[in-house]
Amino acid sequence: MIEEGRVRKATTPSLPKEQVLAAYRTMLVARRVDDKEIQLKQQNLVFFQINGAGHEAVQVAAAQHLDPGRDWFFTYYRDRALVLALGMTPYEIFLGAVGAAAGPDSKGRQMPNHFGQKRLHLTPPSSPTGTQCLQAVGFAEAGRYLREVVAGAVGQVAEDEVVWVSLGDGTTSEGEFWEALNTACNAKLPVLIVVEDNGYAISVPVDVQMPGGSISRLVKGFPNLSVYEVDGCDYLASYQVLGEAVAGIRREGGPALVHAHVVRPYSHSLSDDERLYKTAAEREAEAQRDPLVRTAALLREAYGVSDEELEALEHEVQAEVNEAAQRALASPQPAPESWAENIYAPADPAAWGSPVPSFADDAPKTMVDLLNACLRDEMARNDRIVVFGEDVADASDERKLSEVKGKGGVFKVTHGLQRQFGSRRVFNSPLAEANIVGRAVGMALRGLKPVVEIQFLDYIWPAYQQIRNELANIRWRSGGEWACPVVVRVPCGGYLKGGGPYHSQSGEILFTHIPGLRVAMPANALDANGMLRTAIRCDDPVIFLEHKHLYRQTHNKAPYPGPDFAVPMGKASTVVAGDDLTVVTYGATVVRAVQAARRLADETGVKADVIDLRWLAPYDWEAIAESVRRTGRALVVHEDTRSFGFGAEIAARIAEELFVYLDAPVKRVAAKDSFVAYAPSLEETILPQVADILAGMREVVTF
Ligand SMILES: Cc1ncc(C[n+]2csc(CCOP(=O)(O)OP(=O)(O)O)c2C)c(N)n1
Ligand SMILES: [Mg+2]
Repeated sequence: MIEEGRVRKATTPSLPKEQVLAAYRTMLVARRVDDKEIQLKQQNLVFFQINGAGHEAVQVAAAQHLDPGRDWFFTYYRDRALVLALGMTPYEIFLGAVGAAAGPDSKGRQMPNHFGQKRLHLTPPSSPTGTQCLQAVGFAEAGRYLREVVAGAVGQVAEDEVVWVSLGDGTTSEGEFWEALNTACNAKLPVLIVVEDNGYAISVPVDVQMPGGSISRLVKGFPNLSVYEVDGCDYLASYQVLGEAVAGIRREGGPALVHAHVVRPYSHSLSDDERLYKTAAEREAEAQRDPLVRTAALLREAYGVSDEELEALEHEVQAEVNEAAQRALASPQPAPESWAENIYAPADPAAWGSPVPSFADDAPKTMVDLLNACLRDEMARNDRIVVFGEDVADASDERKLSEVKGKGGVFKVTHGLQRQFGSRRVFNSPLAEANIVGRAVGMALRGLKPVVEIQFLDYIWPAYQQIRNELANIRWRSGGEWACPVVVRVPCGGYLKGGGPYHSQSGEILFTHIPGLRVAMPANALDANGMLRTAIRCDDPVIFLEHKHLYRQTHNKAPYPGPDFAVPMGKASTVVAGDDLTVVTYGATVVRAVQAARRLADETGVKADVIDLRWLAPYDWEAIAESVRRTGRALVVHEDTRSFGFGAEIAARIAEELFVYLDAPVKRVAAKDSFVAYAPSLEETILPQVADILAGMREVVTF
């Protein structure tokens, strides 16, 4: 696996005995914490166990070059020795393992080995392999931005900081790893990527992961990337190579990748048995390379440390580990009712702005105009806002701006922002959706306010991992230690005559189903302006759905409402008032429901209450309930497919909580359970039209 000649050996004179002994002690603590956890798991006192065995030497060596006061760390689950070397205590690690309320990383929410701790600059890790890579890149970008652009942040970011991100060999197969490498190199970011290559991803050997089986060989051609390969079980060699890599980043500012060959002498986790796929000979060879064995031998042979001294150290460490575990076991579990804490930030209406518009003139503006106006106002007010995505800049090469009008987004929502605020604040991303959201997560962790664009909802899916598993739950799973208030603007929806299956998707329920996200969908220009402002000033992540068909309609235009107009979070709006029937809707079906309600009133005198929800999660249940109590009849209308849709939730809740008020079953009008077709005749049939809504209304009122 390790090719002779390429892998660096230590060439410096040996290090002082005290330093090697201290490194060995940390490695030993890490291993004994693993052993203790394994014992506790077998006793059912911890509930999951994954080890860092075999990875200790390179981690401890790295930590000796890094500083938790100025550098930052995006770790992964095997980094036990690293975090111990940085200052986490065995007690704190055991608190995580037992799921104690006092656990520093997640307060009982995450499995063990998700080593987050603000005090030590350990950012909050998750479990999907590879998501940390783009976050580290965004975090490093944010550091540079804070240092160079944000006046109030001067002095908060070290000039020569390093952002560590580690991962396993198997994880290099994830697209996000390559997307991260792309931007780290392109933007020359101070990211130290450490691939801890133990030859396996659970049972899958590294040569299945990549052609040639060597990540360092594969990335050699990346511009601006310094690449190192080292035997990560050799403490001295690791110390030397990590020293060079860190010094290089501090000096040059650019990224480095260290490919460290390590071993995994234990199985992947306690849920795995490596004897099922590793031969006895292979396991024996790994045991020979065990960094603990080798560092102990080094201490004995090169530093004259006696067996008795090593044995005394072993006893001391074991006692320390046992004592820490006992203390953690006695620490209280989280109170059951704490489950709901930190799913959302406390709502702060005072921060959002004024719910009353202040019109300067009465010139009607489109939704695109007023979204753009909101972005301009907010960017002028807050220099932590950055805007990026595909095609959002006016021109990536800003020297062209004197000659061209500028692109500013395929729908022009961001037009002119780069020209006004500069390329540091408004820029194009690569054509990679996970890259956009993953970097935004990293930036938001550092206190920036990214307002990013996903060009079409139809293409948001590569970013879904970052949205579902990162953006939405960082506050909750870090016990409120971290927040991730990104706004993701997403053009969506059909009724385009020709949008077809890949430019017409709705899909709001794939976001409303996720706790921790706020989901917005304005139906007119004024709301779009005031809701985007609230979204930007809110401390939670927001999925901001912009219906493409509503972008430039004349029926929903409004004058510019001033720079402080904000629609209160979670508040619906009644767009037609009536006492005979409640219609709950949002987005592009609002205008259709209004037309249907007018026809119903004209033709039959029946008056509908049409509620535009505006905010889809959390949504305004009070507005719905008040209306249904009054009308006794309810219809839910939406553009997305009917089955398992948003209407199913609303209808179920009305049935559950308002049954005694109902005079008719709750009805839904929605798209057919199909994809949206290109041919206009098909699209018209698939999506709900005014006539469908009118028929639904009639059915409910005549029941
Ligand atoms: C996206 C994702 N897919 C699958 C898993 C399940 N899983 C957890 S660890 C792991 C193997 C990772 O291997 P590697 O990157 O080599 O790291 P190692 O465990 O060997 O240190 C897998 C498949 C996961 N956590 N995330
Ligand atoms: Mg591996």
